[in-house]
Amino acid sequence: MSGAQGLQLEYVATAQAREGWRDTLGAALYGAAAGEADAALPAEVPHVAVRMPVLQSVGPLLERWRAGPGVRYGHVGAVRLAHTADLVFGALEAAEGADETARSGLEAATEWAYRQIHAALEASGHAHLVRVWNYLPRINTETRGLERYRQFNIARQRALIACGREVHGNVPAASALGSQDGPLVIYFLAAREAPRFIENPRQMSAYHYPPEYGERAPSFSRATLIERAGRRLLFLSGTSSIVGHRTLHAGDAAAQTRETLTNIEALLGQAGGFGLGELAYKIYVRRPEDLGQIRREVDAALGARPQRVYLQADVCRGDLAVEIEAAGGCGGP
Ligand code: 3EB
Repeated sequence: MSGAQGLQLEYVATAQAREGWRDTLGAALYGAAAGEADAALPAEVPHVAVRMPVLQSVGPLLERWRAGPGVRYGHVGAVRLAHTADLVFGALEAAEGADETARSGLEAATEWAYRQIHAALEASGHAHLVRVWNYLPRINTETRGLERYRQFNIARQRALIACGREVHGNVPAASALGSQDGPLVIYFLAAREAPRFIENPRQMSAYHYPPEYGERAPSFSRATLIERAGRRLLFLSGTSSIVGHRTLHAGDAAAQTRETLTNIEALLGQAGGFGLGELAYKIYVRRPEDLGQIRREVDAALGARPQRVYLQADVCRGDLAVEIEAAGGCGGP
């Protein structure tokens, strides 16, 4: 691999996954069962299986992050780690207690997971979370009168405070989506140096959302930016049709897609130096029957070149039909 000092994001079929795995920081397998992820990669490479159907694909899809030579593998507690001198990738799964109806099952799993993550960050010396992916089953389901996404937010914030971390301002870019079943799955990228934290002028910072969206606000930045070997790497959080703090165009997946892309353009304006056509996209579609309309809008905005994958997922507000995340500067050499 040339351009080996950068960070590369690839979406590949599982059959290709073992090729070149030695520079792999970590991976997430979508649309497969847990055992298939274990078969796709050597055990030392941190990887997770996310129970989330891949749309428009013949088989499971592997999201692979490669960092060039010099990757070392290990673990701290339950967190499997891969690190270079400047970056770390980590992954873990947290099972909920057997009592599916307990409000505290997801909260306990989330708090435990975030404590594990921060202990791993301290131990590895790569203290700054840059980008976090959170996948939790039944995200919109209520148990004990509270939506599970809101339970997740309460526990994430509680763990951050317990670990002496900030809950707004200097918080990583993130996504939080609903998987079909399985454990809470979290993976992340962290860095020795703090990233630049970017907010969207069209949107209220999520960590300032009013209590109508939950008693504890979600702790994430709209985007983060780091530099590696002279290259700027941009991580856009899951972005959707929210302006200010309100959902727009409920019931209209095409209009929500356009609004989301406008939000992404505004974020790119804040970051500077990236065009819509230079990012790789992961597009979460709530209802498979909306895929046609969503694709039409995405294709019209992005053109043919950018890499994009479509997954079927529940989005964290019931009135959101689509959410789009992206990474910039992580393309080929
Ligand atoms: C939003 O803008 C949509 O809780 O970590 C997007 C990205 C969303 C991350 C999170 C939630 C999260 O509020 C939801």
